[in-house]
Amino acid sequence: MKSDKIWMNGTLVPFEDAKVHVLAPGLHYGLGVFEGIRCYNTPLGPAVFRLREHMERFEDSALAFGLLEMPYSVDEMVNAVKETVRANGFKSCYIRPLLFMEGGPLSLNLDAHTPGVSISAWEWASLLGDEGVQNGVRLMVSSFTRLHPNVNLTKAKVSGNYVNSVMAKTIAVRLGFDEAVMLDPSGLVAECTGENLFLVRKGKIYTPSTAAILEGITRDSLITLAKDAGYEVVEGPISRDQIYIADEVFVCGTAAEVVPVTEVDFRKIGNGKIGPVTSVLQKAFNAVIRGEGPRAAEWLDPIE
Ligand code: PPE
Repeated sequence: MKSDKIWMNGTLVPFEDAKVHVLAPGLHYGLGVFEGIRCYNTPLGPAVFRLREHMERFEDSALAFGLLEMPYSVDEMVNAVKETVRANGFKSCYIRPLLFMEGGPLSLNLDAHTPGVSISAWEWASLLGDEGVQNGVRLMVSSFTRLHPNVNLTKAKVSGNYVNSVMAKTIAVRLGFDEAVMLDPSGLVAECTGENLFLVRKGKIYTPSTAAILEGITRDSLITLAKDAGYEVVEGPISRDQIYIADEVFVCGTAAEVVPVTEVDFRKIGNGKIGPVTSVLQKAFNAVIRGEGPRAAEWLDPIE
């Protein structure tokens, strides 16, 4: 996660100096919102994938969480992200904007706090590993329930929401799985701890609707690419056994990218290898991030 510079409240500071006080309220109560974005090496130089959409979601997250006013506009954040990538000289990297409650007393009233904003960037392989991206990963259905929007927001990427993810992921990895599928409070499939989930059955693509999940930007991109390729995509309720009998399952997210799933709860998915539809979509996504085709022009924002 090393870099030369981190953007802290409007200025680029050396990596070692990007520090916060131990009494920052954000640290005690998980009071923050964040984004995960990727910058790719393209023929037009380093370019950030759907940067504006990420920074709009960042603002939506903070306002949905309850912040009354953003310290920086979407435009300012877009420019600050580009400045951070340029300052570090990365060709491709992962970018992590974070707004957190930095100052004020240890109060449970958000209005008592003052927010701080940072943008970090580092070179990062797929969250589920290159081996997983190529040959698929094994999932388990978690016994932890995914957030109910009346308990913790699901649309907002709130730092504290990730306690739920960490509990599910840790058990999954300790048990030898790569990732956990989380069910929503009604028992239907929601998402993974850091990815959205899709399945394929009889040539159609299915994914949970956005009601109880994070509106993933990779999810949206894959739905668009699937429709571009002529597939029908159905957004709606999915039960765990629909995953078990699916022909193909894959998960996606900024950090993970597009990852085939070959096994869920010891049930082999399809023939246990990356499926044809998953492969088409993975290739289409990889072409976009290399800068190829009309969607690349639409979705990649060069930093220069
Ligand atoms: N669901 C969750 C819960 C989630 O955290 C992510 C992103 C997604 C879906 C996919 O959203 P998107 O990246 O917009 O396609 N998870 C971020 C953090 C992962 C982490 O381990 O940290 C990410 O991928 O950046």
